[in-house]
Amino acid sequence: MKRRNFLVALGASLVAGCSKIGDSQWFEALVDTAEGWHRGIHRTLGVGRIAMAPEYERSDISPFFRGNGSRTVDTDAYRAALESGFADWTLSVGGLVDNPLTLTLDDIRTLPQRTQITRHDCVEGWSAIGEWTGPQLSHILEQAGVQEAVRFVIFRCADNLNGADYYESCDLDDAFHPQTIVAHLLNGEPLPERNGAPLRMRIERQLGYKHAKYLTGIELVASLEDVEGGKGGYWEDRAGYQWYAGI
Ligand SMILES: Nc1nc2c(c(=O)[nH]1)N[C@H]1C(S)=C(S)[C@@H](COP(=O)(O)O)O[C@H]1N2
Ligand SMILES: [Mo]
Repeated sequence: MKRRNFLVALGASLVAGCSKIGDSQWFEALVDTAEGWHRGIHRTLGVGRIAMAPEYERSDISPFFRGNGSRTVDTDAYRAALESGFADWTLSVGGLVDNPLTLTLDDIRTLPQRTQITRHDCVEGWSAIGEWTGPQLSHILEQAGVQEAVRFVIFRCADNLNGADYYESCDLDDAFHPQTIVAHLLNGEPLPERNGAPLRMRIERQLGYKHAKYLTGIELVASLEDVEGGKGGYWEDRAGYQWYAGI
């Protein structure tokens, strides 16, 4: 059976209520690898990736949103950028696109904005609720013109952890999800240094490590194989974290 047909058949049997397969490790192993992830599979399984992450009230906002992982970027260039209010910071959008873009913070602020109050869950066992504002990634991708072959979006970061640049990725379902934004405000203020100033991703259906901070570039690719360690993210490459880190 072709893989696609196999997945559809598998999905149908799961939807029919076969929880034994759902519990089995081989199945989890299949869906947890990026290349094993088929854009249709979660739709088929009814896991609801189109659904929205919960949004909260202003009164739910955590008084302090801690910083985790890199809390700054340890370079002279970043120090200088911070001192200049990130006047020269740019976000590049490239790879398999028709119109590569170089966006300034003013460009980012000029796009239509989305504000959302969401809960951030870190695998290390803490959560925080914050209000994030920024353009939807979908608007930026539409401007860039996503080519037919694209399956994944790579997020490049300015920070280097133990000799490797932090990076992350998602598929097109998450990239075009309405709550996927390039955030430049936290609780109505420019992002604090510890939370990824001046730009960070919010990919609200997934765990904390997917939300790339200190964002410098967005790259559209057909495969994750040739990107860094090939598993789609800094922690995925190193610690075996799941590529699809659904909440
Ligand atoms: N560039 C970069 N992005 C990152 C990290 C990092 O170390 N570097 N840590 C990740 C992890 S594990 C978490 S939980 C969140 C933390 O976001 P916060 O610092 O705003 O709490 O950022 C994620 N994005
Ligand atoms: Mo995390």
